[in-house]
Amino acid sequence: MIYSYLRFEKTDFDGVFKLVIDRPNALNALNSDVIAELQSFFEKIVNDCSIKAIVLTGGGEKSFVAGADIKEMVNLTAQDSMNFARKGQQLLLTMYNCPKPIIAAVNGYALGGGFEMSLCCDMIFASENAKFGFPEVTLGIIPGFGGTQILRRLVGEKAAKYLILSGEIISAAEAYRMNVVNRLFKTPEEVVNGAVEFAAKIAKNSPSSVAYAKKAVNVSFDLSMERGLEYESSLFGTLFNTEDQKEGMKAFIEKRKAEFKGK
Ligand code: CO8
Repeated sequence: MIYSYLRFEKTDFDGVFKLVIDRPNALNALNSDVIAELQSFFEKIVNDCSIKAIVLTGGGEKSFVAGADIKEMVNLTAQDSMNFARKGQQLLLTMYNCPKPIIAAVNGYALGGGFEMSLCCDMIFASENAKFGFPEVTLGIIPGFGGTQILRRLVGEKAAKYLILSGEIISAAEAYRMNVVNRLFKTPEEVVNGAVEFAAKIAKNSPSSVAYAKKAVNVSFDLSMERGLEYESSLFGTLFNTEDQKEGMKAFIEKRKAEFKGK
């Protein structure tokens, strides 16, 4: 896969890859090309069994993603800006529904669309220099890449309004206290390494289990308890048709490590 703004790199761990949004001169801001490349990337990898977990990070040491590209948006019409937001939202859903786990390794600014990009990942690891916030209201707009919907689901109404209505930029430590960040690291390098190591732990599990577990948690936001439990039991049952379930339980009984094939 050849991209202008993305670097896709192997790590030392089987099945674990780094995806770097690499536009450091603009603090990795999301223009239409970056969004199109990310959309194409996440569509292409869905059925690639060699990819078991992805760590998403920003190029350079200063920024994860400093938002959507303000220079591209400045003269958009209402219709064009709505189309721009729809493309971003389509990407958000593609990543959110991606069967592979995605860990955001936030190494600096995660603002506006960049904050939203981290929120649609499954976990957020952050370095101490990371900063999160929605400065959209200071630009005369609102979050348009799903921020109003996904942050409310994650932290509740009051905390979401606190950030979205004020444009307040918060530290990594504060984002950790709000349960937005899973783990904190000292430096940008450490956060990427820490995320890769954690991704390697996930990659050792059955890929089908991981994908189904992600699905089951995701749908819980939209279903009643009863419907959510029904959905959970249907996925639970489906996994008993897989070789991974047989291998996982057999390996436990034989006191050895399971070797999963994702089938
Ligand atoms: N868009 C375009 N260029 C940017 C952006 C951005 N979001 N952020 C930084 N840059 C550029 C700067 O213009 C500058 O370029 P140049 O050297 O050519 O002037 C370069 O990156 C370096 O930036 P700074 O010199 O400003 O660096 P500082 O360290 O002084 O400041 C900040 C860093 C505080 C992060 C500052 O750059 C800043 O405030 N950036 C804008 C942050 C922001 O407001 N983000 C929200 C944007 S709106 C949004 O995301 C809406 C999403 C909804 C739709 C999404 C659909 C996908």
